[in-house]
Amino acid sequence: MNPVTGTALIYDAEMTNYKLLWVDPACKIEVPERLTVSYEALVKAGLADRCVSVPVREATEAEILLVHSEEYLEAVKKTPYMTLEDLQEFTLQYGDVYFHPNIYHCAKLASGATLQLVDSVMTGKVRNGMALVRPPGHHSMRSAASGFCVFNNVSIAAKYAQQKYGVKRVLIVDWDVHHGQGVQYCFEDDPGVLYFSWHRFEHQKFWPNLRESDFDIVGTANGAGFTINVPLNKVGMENSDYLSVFLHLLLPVAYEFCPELVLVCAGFDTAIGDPEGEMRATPDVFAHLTHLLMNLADGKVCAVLEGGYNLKSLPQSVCETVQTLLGDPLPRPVNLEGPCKSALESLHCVRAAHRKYWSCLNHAGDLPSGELSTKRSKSAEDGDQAEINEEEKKTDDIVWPDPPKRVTPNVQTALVVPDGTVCPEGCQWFCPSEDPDPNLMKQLRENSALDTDDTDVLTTLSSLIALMDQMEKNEIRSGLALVHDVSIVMNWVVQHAATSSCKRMLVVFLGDDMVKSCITQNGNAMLVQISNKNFDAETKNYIPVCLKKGCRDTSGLMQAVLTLLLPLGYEYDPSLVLLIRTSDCGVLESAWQQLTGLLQGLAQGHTLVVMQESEHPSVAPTVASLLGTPAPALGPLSAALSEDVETVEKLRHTLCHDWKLLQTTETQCGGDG
Ligand code: Q9C
Ligand code: ZN
Repeated sequence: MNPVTGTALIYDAEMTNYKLLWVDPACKIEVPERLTVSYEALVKAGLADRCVSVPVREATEAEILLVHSEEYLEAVKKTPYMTLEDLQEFTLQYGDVYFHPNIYHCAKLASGATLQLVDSVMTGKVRNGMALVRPPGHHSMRSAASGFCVFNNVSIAAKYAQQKYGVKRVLIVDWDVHHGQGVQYCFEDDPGVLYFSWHRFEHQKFWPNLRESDFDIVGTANGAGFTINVPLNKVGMENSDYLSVFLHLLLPVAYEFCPELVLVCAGFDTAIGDPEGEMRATPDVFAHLTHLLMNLADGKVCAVLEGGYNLKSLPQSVCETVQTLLGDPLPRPVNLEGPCKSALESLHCVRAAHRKYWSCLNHAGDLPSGELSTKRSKSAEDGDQAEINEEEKKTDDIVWPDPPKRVTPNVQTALVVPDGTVCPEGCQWFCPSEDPDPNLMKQLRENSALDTDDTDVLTTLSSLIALMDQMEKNEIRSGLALVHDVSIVMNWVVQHAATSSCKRMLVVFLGDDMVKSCITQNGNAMLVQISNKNFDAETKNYIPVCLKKGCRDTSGLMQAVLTLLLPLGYEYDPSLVLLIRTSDCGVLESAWQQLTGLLQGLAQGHTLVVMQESEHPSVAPTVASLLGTPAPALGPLSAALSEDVETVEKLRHTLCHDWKLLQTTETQCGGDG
């Protein structure tokens, strides 16, 4: 069966046909232009054309009643017939929301658009998609509108997916800067829906000022552990802060949970320039957040617009999200200098609060002595507050560079494989654009480690080196080679990197061979080896990870990949990833595909995979992952071996002095602040 492809885009200009009709400073930022600028940016970037356009529809009453009460629906139903005065009065019973004669119609369309997206993804019409909707949904509750939201689009969609498609595990990722309390209330006792939200909190001083937004609120009854709140107690959070939370909290839990569907409350008020969020993440971070979710649930990711009020960073962020759903190469991660103290404090608290529910967090540290986040360092906060309140904060004039263009190379995946190997769809044989450099051939021939008579080896090596050069020039995205001896090739390729155009190479090696000798001290390569041998970490750029069963235990491997390899990789920011495995490394094919897929977030997807000749059955699945086909789900993960957890934790602890993205607490690296 062919894998499902395609990205749905769901939008209808009708949802711009309502607006605030009176003066209300709290609501003036929620304007129709939010939707038009987002859609126009997608059209202008050529992204809308590449999506499957799916029409909106109105959600039915029965669908709205999956989440909302009849009384509430009946009340909202009357709003199209109200006078301006009545509308204003009706609005008053709720917080930070406004009504308009056409908002009921738009709210039905917003929910219906979300259901159309879920239908498109669940029936396999498309792989993933985004719905651009107004009004947003995540604040609205069973019997109340709130925070610009009328019907809870994503909650309705989750209930619908449970009911219509029998989906047993839904992950809702709420990356909007506000707490989606409506979603939390809807599923707080349901272990079938894992709700994750980070939100500006400022020790409960920020809207909606709820006690239940704090980290120690984890869900009730059978749903305990399935609500994850990450309170952000400072403004100005950056890319590192968000990415750390994904790598050290959301993703390990998500892989353990193993969702069948991922719904994203995709609010972009978390981005720089937003007047509500006052955070500082650049729009390209959403490409990475999106990408990191795309190997879950067989790729079934539905992003639904929530907030986002800066009319420049909003469309940019929407474009980054959609372009990633379409499978374009990721932008290089930027500004990853490590999370701030406040983000680390939150991360630590959430991990501690959830350690009893998720085995991947079992080893997390204790809660900091006694106090809750709401009560911590209040006096300092009060000082900050006074300063901020002096004049109205301006976020309009914050500037940031335009996100880099994401250029897809003409060649997606090039193969260097022995004659007779089947070339899977979507890739092609590598033919070097130039003849091998005679100097290089001479150099290769003179190397004592090689059997000089073996022309095949020399040809393969020179091909690989030419391939790497073309990847570096962005003419080719990725490559795969089957070779006679992966260790020889690795040595050579890394040595070549030291003298070539390659700026920084991340080498990921799965296998027990002794390979560290090939890593030079000059710092343009970093080698992470995962094996069951206890090698010494002799140089700073060689990181041996010794797991009890090598790569055989998928839980241990995933823990190492998510919490060690990826943070290192993101901070190192390689220009090329060399991914190598020996035939006896024992990795499960599905785990290997996850690894291959996740690594595509680095080096703009420039990955060169090298495997042993005998591994030709793995060529097709590996190429699929390189091409962006979602890796198969690993199934709900069991606990990793405690020895392995200890190994990974120890490494994180030792290495976090040099690599700040490895931190998960303020004090981990000596607490120097
Ligand atoms: N400055 C969404 O992003 N106003 N709703 C808070 C504090 C309410 C935001 C006022 C913001 C609601 C979907
Ligand atoms: Zn928001």
